[in-house]
Amino acid sequence: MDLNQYFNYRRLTKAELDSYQENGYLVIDTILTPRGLETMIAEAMAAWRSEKGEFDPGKSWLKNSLLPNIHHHSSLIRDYYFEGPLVDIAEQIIGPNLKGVTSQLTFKMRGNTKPFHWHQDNGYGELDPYNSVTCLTAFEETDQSNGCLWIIPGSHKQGQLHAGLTQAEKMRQVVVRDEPDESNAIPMPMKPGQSLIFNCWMLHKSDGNFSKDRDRRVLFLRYADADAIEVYNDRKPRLGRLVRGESRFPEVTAYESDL
Ligand SMILES: O=C(O)CCC(=O)C(=O)O
Repeated sequence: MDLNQYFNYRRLTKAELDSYQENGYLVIDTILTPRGLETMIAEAMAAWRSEKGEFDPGKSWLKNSLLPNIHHHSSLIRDYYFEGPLVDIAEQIIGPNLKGVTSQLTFKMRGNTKPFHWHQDNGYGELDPYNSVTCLTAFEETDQSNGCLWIIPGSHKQGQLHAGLTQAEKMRQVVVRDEPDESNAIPMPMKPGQSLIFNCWMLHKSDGNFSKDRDRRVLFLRYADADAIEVYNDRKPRLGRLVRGESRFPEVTAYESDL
């Protein structure tokens, strides 16, 4: 299949890379063609409807907001995850040996007014080396009224925030215990098809979706060094799919090897 009908491949400029290192995030435009975005949403929503159903305020965040391993359900998201423009961008940031470690839909549907408090994505099991990249691609316009992401630019420079966390908490995804200084926090409104990428230590959160008639649907992908290990899981290799280069761990293989 010719992926160029769905994706626009590009490389980050030196100025963009410098800005990423300094501020910890970047907004990437137009890496999806209109057809790519439309097809991706159609495939994602078919999976969402069959697995999830309607938003239910009585259900947990996991039930209402998260569809893990979306690349198992959508062939275009699988291509985007393993062969799309974000792979080139992640390679520029992380290096030549790269694995995909998370693919999920992270939705905050209309009526879901629950906030998601400040946290770092390296709280989803601490990975070493500390250069993994979260990539959020918006399916629609997101802003403060429908629960867009907020970030604190430069907060990645504080490193891993462990204060007050128990050993068990360090092993799973938890919000940070000490409320961060929010004076420099900024909302990150996004346009359909735009991607927000950020460093594994970036502090980010979202408020509730208080709009009456607008969902906030985001595709969440994460890339890490192909040799990244889980610090609080006996330094075992983080499992994931090899997308570039090689891994010293034989269990980290490319997706094709399953076929
Ligand atoms: O869905 C959201 O609003 C926040 C999700 C998020 O930040 C995460 O899963 O790390």
